[in-house]
Amino acid sequence: MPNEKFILPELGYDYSGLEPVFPAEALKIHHDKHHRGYVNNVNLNLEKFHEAEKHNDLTAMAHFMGLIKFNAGGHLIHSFFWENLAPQNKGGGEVVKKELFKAIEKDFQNFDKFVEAFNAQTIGVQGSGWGWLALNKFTKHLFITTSSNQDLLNQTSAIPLMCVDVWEHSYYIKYKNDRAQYVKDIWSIINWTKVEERFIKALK
Ligand code: MN3
Repeated sequence: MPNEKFILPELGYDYSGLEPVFPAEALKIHHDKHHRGYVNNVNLNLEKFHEAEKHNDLTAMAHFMGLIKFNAGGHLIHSFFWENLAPQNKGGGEVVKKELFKAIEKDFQNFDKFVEAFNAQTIGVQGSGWGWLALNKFTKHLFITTSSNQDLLNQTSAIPLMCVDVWEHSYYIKYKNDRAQYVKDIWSIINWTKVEERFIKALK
């Protein structure tokens, strides 16, 4: 059956809502141009894939599969990212000292060490990609990891809790080449209520 079209989700805040980390102009381009591009391209390539499938053309199918993987990743991860951010006047940056906080203190010694480790790994992503806080499904331990391009985390073992976009399009308008400052600043708009909610769900 032809797939339902995927659509660009609305942000839960205005384009100016994530200032000063994301100037309104930057967030508008990021959401309305970049994220929309992934949505449009995943829909387009799904159509092409289904067309190739009708002709049993496995070479074409493999080609479109690659494009689907990239653009689906872009759509899914951005949707996840927008939700783990919040305006500063709506709780953005306010650390929620509940279960996740306790788990962070257990797995990373303390919150500052966690931030330090997350920053180091995320700033160190080569080229374009993402920094992640995730939960290992089997051990229930938290871990920090990164992914390249629009790659999802390993679905077998990782439950993602929070991510940070370190593609240049995420920070270049305000920070130019200073990825390190952008990653240090993004803590002021992290939606810890959402991340806590994901953590509780992941533990079940
Ligand atoms: Mn992006």
